Amino acid sequence: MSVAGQAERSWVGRALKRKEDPKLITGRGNYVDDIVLPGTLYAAFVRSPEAHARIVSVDASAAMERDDVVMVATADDVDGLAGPLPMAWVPPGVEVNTPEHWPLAKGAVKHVGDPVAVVIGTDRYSVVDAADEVAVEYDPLPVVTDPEEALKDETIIHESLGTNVSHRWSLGGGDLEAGFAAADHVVERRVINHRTAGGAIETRGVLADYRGDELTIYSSTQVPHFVRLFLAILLGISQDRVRAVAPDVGGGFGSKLQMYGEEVLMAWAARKLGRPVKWIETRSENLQVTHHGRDQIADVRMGLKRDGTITAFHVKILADFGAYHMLLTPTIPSLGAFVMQGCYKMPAVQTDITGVFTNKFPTDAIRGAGRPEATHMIETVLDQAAAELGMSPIDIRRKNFIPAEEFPYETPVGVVYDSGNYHGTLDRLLERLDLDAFRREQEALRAKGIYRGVGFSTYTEICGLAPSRVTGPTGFGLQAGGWESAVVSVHTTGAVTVYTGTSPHGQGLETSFAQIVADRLGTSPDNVDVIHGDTSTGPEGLNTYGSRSLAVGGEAIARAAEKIQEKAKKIVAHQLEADPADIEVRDGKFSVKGSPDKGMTLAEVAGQAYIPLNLPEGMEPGLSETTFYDPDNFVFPFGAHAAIVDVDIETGKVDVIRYLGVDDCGPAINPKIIEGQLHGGIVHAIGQVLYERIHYDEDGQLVTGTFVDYALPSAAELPFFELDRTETPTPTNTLGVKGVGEAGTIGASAAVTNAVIDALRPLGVTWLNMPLSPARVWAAIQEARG
Ligand code: MCN
Repeated sequence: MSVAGQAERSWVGRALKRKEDPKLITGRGNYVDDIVLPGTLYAAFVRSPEAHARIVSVDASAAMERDDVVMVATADDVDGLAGPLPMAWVPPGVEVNTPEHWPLAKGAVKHVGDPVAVVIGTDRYSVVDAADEVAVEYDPLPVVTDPEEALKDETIIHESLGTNVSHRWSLGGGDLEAGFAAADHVVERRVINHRTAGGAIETRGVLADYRGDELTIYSSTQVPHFVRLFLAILLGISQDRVRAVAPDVGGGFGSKLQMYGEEVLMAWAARKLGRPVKWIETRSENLQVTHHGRDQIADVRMGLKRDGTITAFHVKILADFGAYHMLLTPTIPSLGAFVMQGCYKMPAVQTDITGVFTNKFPTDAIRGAGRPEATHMIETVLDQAAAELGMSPIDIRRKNFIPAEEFPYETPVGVVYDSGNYHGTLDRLLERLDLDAFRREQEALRAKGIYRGVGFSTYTEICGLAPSRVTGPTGFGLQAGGWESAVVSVHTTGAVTVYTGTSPHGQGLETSFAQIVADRLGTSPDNVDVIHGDTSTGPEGLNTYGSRSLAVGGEAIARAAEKIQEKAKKIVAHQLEADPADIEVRDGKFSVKGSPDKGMTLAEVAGQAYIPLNLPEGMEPGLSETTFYDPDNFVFPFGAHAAIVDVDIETGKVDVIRYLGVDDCGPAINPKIIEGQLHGGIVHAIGQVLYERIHYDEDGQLVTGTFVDYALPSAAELPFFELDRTETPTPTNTLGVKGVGEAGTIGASAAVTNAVIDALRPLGVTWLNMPLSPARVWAAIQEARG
């Protein structure tokens, strides 16, 4: 594969190993906790053991008596904050009830782990002991953890709101009533998408340093630019005096797309005490007070003709937001509403969302954010319809797919799908999975007592956030644009530095972005350094989430590199007395078309640009360009997945024995990275289906608060994934690329769930909700057997 007009042997499209990895896998990374500043103080939090209680008193005298404690602060002590923690994104056109959410609880705690006080001292271990010595008296209040109970407003979590309802919001298009009236068959299911954690390998961590009227905050975050902005606002510091640095970040999966109270408090304390202050989250804290995801109950109705044609789709979601709104909480379920018709033609589709507060930690964006939930609803309910209509899961999908020739395709809710070829990915999948042969094998195995099933999921999603006119305050309601910035600088020696406003934390952007630039500048990716995650370098940025980095940030970089290429061509043409239109980038050189020997290397071009003795008339010296790129549309990757599972009907244990996926994220920049992203994404979803669950008991106690109870899958539980790709370019950007960072997670949960149901259908099990723990599967088998 090659980029149009570029060298024949292109770096784009090559499965290069990630250049950022050697340092990370040999312990040479630079994470927040690796950063050591002289005189650093350490923080620990006093967190509520109660899910809902009034704070009667806080007695910190014992802790304060310790020599190694410098400060114990409660909400009353935290002076000078301009306001509570921010909530920056609401669904369009709706008033949202937002309770005040302060970094330390004021007067009452609303969930287990709500911080009541922060203890700061000279030793990182003794502050933990000191925090234990802070005596807090609580007056317990009634607890509500069930969102349906919370809706009744019998126990009010925020008196100031007078209700537990955050908001109600609908998005629909087409005539729903007519659609259901035209249906021969209606399928109704309650689809439960349980609460999960991000589970990043590195927990959160913050180190704040305030000196010379400047704040530097090192945070394990996905969004350093947001952290800088909100800290400047909350602490009343000029934005140019705040530097936010995300050094190496060991994963986030959405959970570090946040402005956390701990970040505010560390910055506040560093200013107050005039010394650096560090807080490193424990794993238990990570499961308790780093935002969770999902937690939706959806009542789903699909109307169909006898031949399987969908006539209407109606989804009513009850979203459990936990105790507060965080940065994006109220909008997460809405993201699913924008693609609620999946890959299918649906004349009428509507999503009604009710968001409700409960005494749990808040939910917010976790990998996929709203789209895995929507896809799970569509793809499991479509399989239910197929079974009830006596159709194959393949035929019902093919019957309803939006055909490739109808793109760009405007859905009834007004979203324009950019490009797609859904039959193409499914065809490719079925080349690798012979369904007829599988059915024969399935039956033969069943005779031997082995219950094997296959499940499919064909998904599309919306990512690459994206046009500011849509994401901004009047569109999706985000108080930010959707652009991304890039600076590409060629130094005098020809070395290249790229500054990106995206903030990778495991996605391999240092490699894939370098590949894009190398092609355009006739150099190698090894010669291109990608700098990110530091607000003091490069222009403004909007960071990494919503699988936007390549489609928006990568495109910005490509455009900046193209500008440099244009300038370089002029310099070369001037030097070689040729026409700039005749200069091409080929074999690591800028050369004259037809005369490959006549040319200049990038270093030679840079030499001319920085020692400007003979530049074209009027040309500025230097070789550095900036781009701000705001896309016209989102991008809509898609794919077809299949899972094959064995279910042990004596124990209910599910084993995924084969997993196949064919995904389309446009032309590959780096196929190896794409595969890695899909591996991680699929594991994330399989984890949710089979193992992972954030579970609170009725008293609001988190009962899955360690990795012993919150079971993350490992390679030992999983087969090797069989992945393939098709490449359907998007017209949205010149690279033709779409996001892939969340695709696996969005596609996979329905495939596995459908496979388990397929395996158990002969026993009479026709429907199952996640998590498909052995206990739940076993109970379903017993129930079906009567
Ligand atoms: N890519 C490519 N060619 C394409 C499409 C993508 O080579 N046609 C490459 C990109 O160049 C990039 C990677 O795939 O190296 C992912 O790109 P993209 O889809 O743009 O996603 P982002 O970089 O914006 O990453 C965000 C996404 C999200 S939203 C979550 S959540 C997530 C994910 O990425 N969290 C992750 N992947 C993760 N991977 C790791 N290791 N850790 C996380 O926390």
